[in-house]
Amino acid sequence: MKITTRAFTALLLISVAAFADAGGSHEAGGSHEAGHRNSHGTPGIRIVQPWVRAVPSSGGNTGAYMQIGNPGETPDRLLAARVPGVRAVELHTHEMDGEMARMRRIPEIVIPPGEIVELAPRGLHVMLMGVERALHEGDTVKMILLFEHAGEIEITAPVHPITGAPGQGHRRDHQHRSN
Ligand SMILES: [Cu+2]
Repeated sequence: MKITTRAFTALLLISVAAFADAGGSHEAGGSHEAGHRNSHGTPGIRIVQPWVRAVPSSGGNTGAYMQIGNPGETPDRLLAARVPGVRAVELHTHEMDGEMARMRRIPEIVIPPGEIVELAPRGLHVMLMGVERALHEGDTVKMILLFEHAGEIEITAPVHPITGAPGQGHRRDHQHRSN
């Protein structure tokens, strides 16, 4: 899903504020473009509002969602994620198979330059398969996201309860296809 330029700018400002400490060498009063400050000279990727859907019991599956902004001028790609305490992690999308919405594993999520890609329930998501323990509201989940150009980005995502109509979203018995 794409977001308007204005929304992107607003989110970027929030994100820059949130990541100011992690960014390292930002200079007070500097006029250089936000994001042009890592050692490769390429703009960084911005992760905004990450969250993980609550899962009531150990062994269950769930999803991680966020907005991924690319303030740079070249595409980047989310290639993989590691989540301590989770048996397996995959990148997924939803697609229609006839009348049925099914999740499908995908090899990467492309983040086009100047855009924000939204990972959201019933859309793109990071699939967490087999949590070691239940995740409840108030818990947090540490994740390491691997991007082709931005490299590894570690985030801490809060856990929020399941929302939406019963039967929507992730259930342990829903159908998965590996390809
Ligand atoms: Cu999934």
